Amino acid sequence: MVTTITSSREAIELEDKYGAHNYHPLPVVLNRGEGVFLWDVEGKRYYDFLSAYSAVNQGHCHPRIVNALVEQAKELTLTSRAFYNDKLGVAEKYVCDTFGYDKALFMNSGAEANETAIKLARKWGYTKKGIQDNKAVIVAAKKNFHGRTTSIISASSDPSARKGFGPFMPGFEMVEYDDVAALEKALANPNVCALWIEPIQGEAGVYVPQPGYLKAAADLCKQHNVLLMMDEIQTGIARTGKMLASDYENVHADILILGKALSGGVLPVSVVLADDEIMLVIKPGEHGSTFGGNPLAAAVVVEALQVVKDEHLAEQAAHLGEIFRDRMKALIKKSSLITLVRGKGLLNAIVINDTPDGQTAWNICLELAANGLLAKPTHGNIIRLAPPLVITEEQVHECCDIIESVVLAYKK
Ligand code: IF1
Repeated sequence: MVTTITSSREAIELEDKYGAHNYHPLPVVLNRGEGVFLWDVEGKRYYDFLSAYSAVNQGHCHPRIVNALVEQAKELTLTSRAFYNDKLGVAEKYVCDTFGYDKALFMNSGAEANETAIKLARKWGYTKKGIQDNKAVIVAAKKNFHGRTTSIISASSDPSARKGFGPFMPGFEMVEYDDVAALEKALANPNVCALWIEPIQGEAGVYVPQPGYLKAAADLCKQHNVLLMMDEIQTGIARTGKMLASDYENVHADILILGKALSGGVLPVSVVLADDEIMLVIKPGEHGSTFGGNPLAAAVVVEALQVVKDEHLAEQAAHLGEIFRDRMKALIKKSSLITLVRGKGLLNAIVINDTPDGQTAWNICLELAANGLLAKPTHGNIIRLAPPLVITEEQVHECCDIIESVVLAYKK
């Protein structure tokens, strides 16, 4: 029997009863999205300040992206990679041209793309760098977030990502993020095939490294014949004010990993990009996915990236990000509840002067929701603020007004 949902309460109860309890969502039930807005089942409108963790940079249900989806869905959705399709090559060429690589390998989730990058780096380590079999090491950063597979959590420093899920995959070495000296030491190990980092650590609470860190990391990788594996799943596709966050330091990763906004949030698509000498170490039959590179995803990716370019979303994010952080800095002067704002472009976070349980940040998010703005706390006292990049300057100000009034009115 199919249930009809008529209220938020019903939907929440249904998920609670029949869904696994692997999330703790804000009590808001959404059923419609358009651009920067979301609506709940009662018809209340919200500004979306999460953007599905940066997957909807182009805004909800972008008409051009939805149209590409629908038109392709009417023709052909999936062939598997046992056969060619007429859309995959077009998308591969488009992403290679856009980001400056020889080859692309499409997958679905971000986690899968990171898994792909791990295999690619290891195989390159054995076949090109001459690392002894099964000895390859990938250096990863503490407080990273790259996904939730068992291999990826083996390189996590977050107890809640790991506890109860061992045994773990060997072959990862952890270093402090934003610490060049630690990299100098770790990358000197001849068994290291890759350095695996995010240009800004999203899950860590939008942690922006010191200027020069990415460039120094890239230089050290070159010096030690180590691949730089950059996870731009959350930071890429205009979110931070440039097409890639790495562009701020003119860093061109050896292996670039993208996901999320690659499809504008209409279906899961991820991609790994690299030049021939790296990508071609993987031979037919050694890697793949039933859905990876399907024509539906391929058609959507091209349109989703074209929208980012046509609507100048990187420039928009850079410009509006400055305004947003200026407004938050002004608010910090007026309220002791916020201690810090940080970020780049429209990937920002505010730090709440909170108790360790993060109750204040959670309550503020509930208040923001009541006032028509959706955001989610992370790591207790940090609130990520990342609207779709199609937001206007006027709307940014309106949203800052909402945040300001909630913060100033908040009583512990
Ligand atoms: C969830 C965080 C954000 C990512 C980077 C890979 C992936 C992600 C840099 C995996 C995914 C998400 C997933 C989402 C929460 C979220 C998140 F708080 F957990 F860290 F955005 F900040 N690399 N990030 O940020 O991509 O396999 O999910 O497609 O609900 O777990 P995926």
